Amino acid sequence: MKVMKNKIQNPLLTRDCSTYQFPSKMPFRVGTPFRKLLFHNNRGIALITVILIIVILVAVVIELNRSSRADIYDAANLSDGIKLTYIAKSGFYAAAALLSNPQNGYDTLLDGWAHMETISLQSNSFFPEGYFIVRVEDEAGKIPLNKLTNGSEYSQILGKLLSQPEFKLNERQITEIVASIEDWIDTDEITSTNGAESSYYSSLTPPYTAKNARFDCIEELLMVKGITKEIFYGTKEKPSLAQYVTADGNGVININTAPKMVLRSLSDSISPELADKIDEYRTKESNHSSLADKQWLTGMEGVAIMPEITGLLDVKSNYFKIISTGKMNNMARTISGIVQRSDSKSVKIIKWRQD
Ligand SMILES: [Ca+2]
Repeated sequence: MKVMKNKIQNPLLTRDCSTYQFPSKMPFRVGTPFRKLLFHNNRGIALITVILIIVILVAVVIELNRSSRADIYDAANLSDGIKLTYIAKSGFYAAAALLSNPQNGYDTLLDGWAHMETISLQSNSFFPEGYFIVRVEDEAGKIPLNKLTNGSEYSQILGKLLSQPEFKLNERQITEIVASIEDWIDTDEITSTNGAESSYYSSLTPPYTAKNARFDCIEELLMVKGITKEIFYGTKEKPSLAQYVTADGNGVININTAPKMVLRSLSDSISPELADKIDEYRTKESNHSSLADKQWLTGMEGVAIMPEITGLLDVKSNYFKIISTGKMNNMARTISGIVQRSDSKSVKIIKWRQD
């Protein structure tokens, strides 16, 4: 069979990912200047947290002023839209600044970035009008779509996730979704059992081809056979698949931050009740130091994880999603993006978009 070119060829395929900016075109940089402003060992200490918030927001205002000066000169009166954008960017900045200052070599839900509601609550006092709500998700806590290959552990994990009763999917639907994702990524045009390649997608209206390359964003899942909007976005009764999968990351799954539903997908031994217990353990301050080693989970009573799966688990993260919404006068603007934190602790924006 002819191997498809390793790029998106149909305009329809670019529909969702095209809303992202992939190069670091954000008109600001995050890294050393912020890091230098931050204190160390501030986790859990209320006073220092408050100081930290103030320092971050002062830095944000300075940066905002610098980057928005051109706009101010261009227009004496900034539109609400521009103000909203900068408020949202400030929230994005604050989160990125916190991420650039990890306290240690592992990432947990006890870290500052996981508690951005404190900064969000304070944000209205730093703008003449408006405020932001910002939150951070650890991409390493999610299932990495680009690692799915036929028979892989990642495919097993995704299959287990979709088998959770909350999704209300039957066996046929689950195998169709997993196989179609594998076909979507692999470079060949050989349709696997229950999967789909260009021969299937070209029969749709409008027709398109299989991508045959890695996912650039998770929204591409909407192009894959078997994945409906209901499955991707969720409903009142069903969870959203989007919150448990990522197109980024290096393939590790951080057990300190993975959503409970992902924990349940690692092994049949992890029931909803056990997942609750695991979550209780990892969010207890006194257990923090034990989270530096993944054995805290594999050694827990009742937890039995296959060695192949254990090998994928980690306690560190390098990719995070930041979602910051600026709000003012009943209007809102959201900026979201994926940032990569390097070992040198600098944070780089690898894609972002404004909704
Ligand atoms: Ca393929």
